Amino acid sequence: MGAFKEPHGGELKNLYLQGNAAAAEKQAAGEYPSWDLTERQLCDIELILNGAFSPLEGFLNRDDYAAVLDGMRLVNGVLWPMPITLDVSEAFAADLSSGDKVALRDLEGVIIATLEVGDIWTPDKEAEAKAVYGSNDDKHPAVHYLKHVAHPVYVGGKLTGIEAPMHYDFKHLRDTPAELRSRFKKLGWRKVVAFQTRNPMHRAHQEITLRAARDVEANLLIHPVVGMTKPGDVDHYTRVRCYEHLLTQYPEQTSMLSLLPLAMRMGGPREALWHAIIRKNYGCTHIIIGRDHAGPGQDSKGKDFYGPYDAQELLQAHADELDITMVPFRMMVYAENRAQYIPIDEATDADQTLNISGTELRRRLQEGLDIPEWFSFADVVAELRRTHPPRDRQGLTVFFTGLSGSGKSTIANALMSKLMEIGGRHVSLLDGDVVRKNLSSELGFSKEHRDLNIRRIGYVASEITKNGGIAICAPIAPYAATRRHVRETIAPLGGFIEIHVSTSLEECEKRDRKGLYALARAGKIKEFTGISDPYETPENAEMVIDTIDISPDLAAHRILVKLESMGFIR
Ligand code: PPS
Repeated sequence: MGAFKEPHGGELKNLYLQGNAAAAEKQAAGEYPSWDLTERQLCDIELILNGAFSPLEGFLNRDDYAAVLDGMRLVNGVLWPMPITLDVSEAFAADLSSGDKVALRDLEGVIIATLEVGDIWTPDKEAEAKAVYGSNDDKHPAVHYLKHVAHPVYVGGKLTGIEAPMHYDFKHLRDTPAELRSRFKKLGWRKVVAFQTRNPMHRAHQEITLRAARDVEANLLIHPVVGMTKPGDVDHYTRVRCYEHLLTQYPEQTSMLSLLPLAMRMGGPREALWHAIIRKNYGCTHIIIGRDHAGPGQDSKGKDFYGPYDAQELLQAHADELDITMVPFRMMVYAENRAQYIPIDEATDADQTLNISGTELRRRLQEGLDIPEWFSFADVVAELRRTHPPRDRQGLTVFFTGLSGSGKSTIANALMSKLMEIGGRHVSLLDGDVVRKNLSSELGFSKEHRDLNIRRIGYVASEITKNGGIAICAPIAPYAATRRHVRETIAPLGGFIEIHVSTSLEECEKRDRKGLYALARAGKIKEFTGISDPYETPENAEMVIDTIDISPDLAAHRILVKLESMGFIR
């Protein structure tokens, strides 16, 4: 293997069967009960099977799980901080017994591995959250995932690998631990320092990695996570293109980029320990641990989940048995007077230090403002600008909500004409009546059907927004929770503004343009919004328009002014 570092637990696992044996297992697995792996489980299984999670040979059984929660160890005493579990539905677990075999499939139905079922149990998720993440607060992404996304039952057991999960992107940058170890060996790299990241890298990161490599006289492995990171992070396609640009800034032949399909938990200190173990398995001798490593930010009371250097302390406490050396780093700031980066604790009163936060960077990208050379490399910034154009070139959804006859459709039509007059982006109108003819023709007006209708509108609008167009939606959308769902789906993809057309029921009924209110009062139309069905008034709409006060033309004009002030049109 050529390892200059023993893998964790002594042996680098490779759980894949080869050739005929794999084909036979695949054939047999066709008869087994089958579980479709979630995105998180797919990440985990890839790293169990290829040995990145050595010494694990499967999903944790109950004793190991309890020992990991209690003392960050497997039952055999090996240090292991993160519970790697297979969560399944109650219905699926109900038909399983210890000793059964299960086929585990990817999203397309390809059988990745078989599992020999060990323990089946219902975990206490609150206790797990507290033990692993030190918190029960839903603002912690892993706590939220555990309590609201993960299935209720765990199934432990050994895995037999049949086929590695397929990746179609950046194939030349994906390595198993064995492959990376042999690349290091071939290049004669005896010491390698790993840099873990889930963000685009700028000059401060380059400075840290260069210094770390120089300090410990090692080569550098940039080892970014491309599995699952914190919701809202820059997508990995963009990041990898940024890393490829950055790589050209290091002295030749000193540094390498390889992608890690890990599902992060944002678990702070425990996660840092886990990251170190994984990098040891990939053959690294050192790992850089900076400020607030794998930190999830602040809890619902505005308090940091972890101290900025808790992760460094935990790794220090386990330095001997970890057998991969931590290179700790303080935050780097740019000292303008020295025209160089320095660790924040080396800055004196005489230094004029500069920094641009992640939030400030996003603002500058959104508004198309300057991002200085001292902060980042020009090609990295250009790459980020390609994916994050300023608001006036992003997609946008304008979502109207209000009673039947409130004037939504008329204003929406007026707005559409005005936006098309300005030009530059394609505009689609998803009007309530039109959607019900084309997209939701089988639906009625029960709560369930209305929700489905709005979700469909939201889905179409999200695709339009993602692809840079403008979607104007004009349904009644009477339920707050469904409107929130639509907002949460679309907001990460571009602009989202909600407009409450608040024309009163009294006025809508007086106008009764379609004659529906009269029919509803007479009981001839059931479940009619405002008469015999609820309308939940929006509380956080970006605009409220009452058509008693203004004409549709003026309303559309006001919306344009609002869009302009928010930067969505120029
Ligand atoms: S919802 O609740 O958002 O799914 O409704 P939406 O798709 O916007 O459809 C509303 C239009 O359908 C007509 N209509 C009714 N509205 C409310 N309640 C009942 N029971 C009902 N039956 C038919 C009505 O014409 C609505 O059109 P607008 O354009 O809103 O006046």
